[in-house]
Amino acid sequence: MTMKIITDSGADAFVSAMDGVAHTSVPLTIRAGALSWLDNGEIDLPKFVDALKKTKERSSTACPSVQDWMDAFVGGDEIFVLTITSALSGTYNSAVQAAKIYQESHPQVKIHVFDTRSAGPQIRLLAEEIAQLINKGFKFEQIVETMKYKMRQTDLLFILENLDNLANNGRINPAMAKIAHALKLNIYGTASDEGKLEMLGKTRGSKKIFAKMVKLMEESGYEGGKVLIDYVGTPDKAEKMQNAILAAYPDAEISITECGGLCSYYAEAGGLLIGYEKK
Ligand code: X90
Repeated sequence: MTMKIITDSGADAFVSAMDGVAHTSVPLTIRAGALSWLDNGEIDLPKFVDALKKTKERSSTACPSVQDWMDAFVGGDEIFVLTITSALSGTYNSAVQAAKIYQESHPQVKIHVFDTRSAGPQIRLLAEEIAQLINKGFKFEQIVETMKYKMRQTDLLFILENLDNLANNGRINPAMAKIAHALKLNIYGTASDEGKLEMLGKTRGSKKIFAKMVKLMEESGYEGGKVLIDYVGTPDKAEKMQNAILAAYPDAEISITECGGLCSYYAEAGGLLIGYEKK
């Protein structure tokens, strides 16, 4: 019996196993004119960011095809799929369709597709949770049930210095896009319940932002649990975030990861995504 966890590349999880459970990452694609990047964990990120900055072509992203998902299912008997928010991407729909078609020819294979209504580190927290439940001996259906409330016990905060790619691709509401363009401000916010970017505030990029984030985490139920921080280009900023959390919760388990292509494209240089467990 092979159990598998499959995420799309919006999870920033380019590893072949999580806690000993097999993991596959299904790539999205980023395009700019004739250039295209498959987000498979092997993108040369500084080059990629530079090429995007230099191009005059319109850039965009594309979700995995139904076939891409079906290829990833091969060999699995019980498969857990976690996708980036369906409110902003077709990835979830593509995975659901793939599962339906795949199960017609593999009726004994179990597949559950979770719409995480989030991105990056929160997806990874949920995937790691599934791996732990598998290791504890939970059955497929029990895991699906348990994850329903685990999804409410994780959250996401972001700090973004630039929202151009989100705005130009219609992924944020026009009012937020306008604010982002008009002012040279850092925007911070969260993933809303429906899985969209929800702006909570804006700041002139001061040191205070990190303490502010810890306060927001606490207000939403953070009590010193696991935190995953994903950054675009500025590991020092991720470390400052980590230190601010540790100042309040010295025992917090925090790890820092570089964003893959998809999250680097949308969160942009200086962007920070913070996924955390809460009560
Ligand atoms: O082409 C596609 O189907 C992909 C579209 C993905 C768009 C959203 C990516 C967001 C990446 C940005 C900041 C945090 C957002 C939280 C959202 C719930 C990360």
